[in-house]
Amino acid sequence: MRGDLGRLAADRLATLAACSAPGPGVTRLPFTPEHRAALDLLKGQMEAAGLATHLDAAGTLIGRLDGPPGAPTLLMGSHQDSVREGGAYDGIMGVVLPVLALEMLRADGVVLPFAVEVLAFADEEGVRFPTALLGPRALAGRFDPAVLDMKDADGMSLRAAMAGFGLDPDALPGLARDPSSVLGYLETHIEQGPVLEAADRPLGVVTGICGIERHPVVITGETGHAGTLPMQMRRDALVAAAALVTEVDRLARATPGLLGTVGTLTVAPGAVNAVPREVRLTVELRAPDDRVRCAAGDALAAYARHVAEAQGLAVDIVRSYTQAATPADPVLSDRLSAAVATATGDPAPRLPSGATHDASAMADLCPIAMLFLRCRNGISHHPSEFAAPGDMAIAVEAIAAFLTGLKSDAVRAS
Ligand code: HGY
Ligand code: MN
Ligand code: MN
Repeated sequence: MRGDLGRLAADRLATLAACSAPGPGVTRLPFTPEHRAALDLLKGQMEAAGLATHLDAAGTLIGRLDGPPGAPTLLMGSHQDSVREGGAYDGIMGVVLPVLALEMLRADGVVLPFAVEVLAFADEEGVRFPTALLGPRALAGRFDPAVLDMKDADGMSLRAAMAGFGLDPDALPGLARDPSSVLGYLETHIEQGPVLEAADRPLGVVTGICGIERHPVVITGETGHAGTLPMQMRRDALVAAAALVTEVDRLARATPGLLGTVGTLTVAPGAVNAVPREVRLTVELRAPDDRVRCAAGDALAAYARHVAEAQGLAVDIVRSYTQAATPADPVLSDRLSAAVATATGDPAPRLPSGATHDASAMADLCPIAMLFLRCRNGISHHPSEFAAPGDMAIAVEAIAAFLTGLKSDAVRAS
């Protein structure tokens, strides 16, 4: 089985990439037909590896390999969803590779003294709804029912989308796991940056994950004829929005460690000869230090209100999503580093993650560790996102070594 691990991983990911809405790259949003198609494929892969599968109330596909009675469970996984026009590896590779590792251990006749679950979370990107991490937050008992009323661009609520997917949102609180029943969580993910490629290393171990917050903003003015409404009478929503976009960039450049992005912006009525009445945009802030990020979020909200008031506009800005910065667990990360050394012959480089992950929320349940794979030119959230089959084969070996390394730990702990 080992010989073609990388090819097998690449083929499975190529098949999963076809579970996408039309257009460049991969667009697989949560609770959509593309999501359902991907789950059907992942279910087959999990069951071929000897895992018992079920879909939980958050839309997380769970593949479970039981351990001895009463044994704790090691969780692995990542997210099935993608951004719009994204790549074939972000998230879903972290489901495919652990399943291959379990398939390989099964073929080798290895029996682990603990249970294992591979999790395919429904929604990590937060692209369809202004919230994210529904699955891991439910497992951690941190689920906020208010997010069920959040709506997508078509006005469908998260609750309705989940019900349409055959799920019962009212069962979400019951998903919370007993922390004492969980050994930890390992997430395997492409780096989405240039560090490992520059170091010519296939794998790295994550030291911590940055914090993140998102603010949907609506600025409202008044439309009018572009040729007849005098400038001094205008209440142009786009002028205030442009000032806010510029301030996000200025503040981030001036604040060490802070990254600020306005990734979406729509204008209404959106006519070449009409004064913009309404602008909807999103402000996203990230930093390894939560205090820096929160202070920036508060400052930008105050700035938005000040600019809007000065121009006679209305503004609605709300911190709709926050995930605190998350250190990786040192013990689990040392185990992972030893496993990488077993698979590659070298200790793994350690590096922070500027991207956020399901592990950010899983840290509220159990110790977390992350395995990074180098990706070509550090590109991600793009159709040309790529991880080499050879690197994926090494990662499968490292995951298998991590599991068998834990084997002795678990035995010592029991
Ligand atoms: O945005 C992120 O960092 C992640 O890919 N959701
Ligand atoms: Mn991801
Ligand atoms: Mn992503």
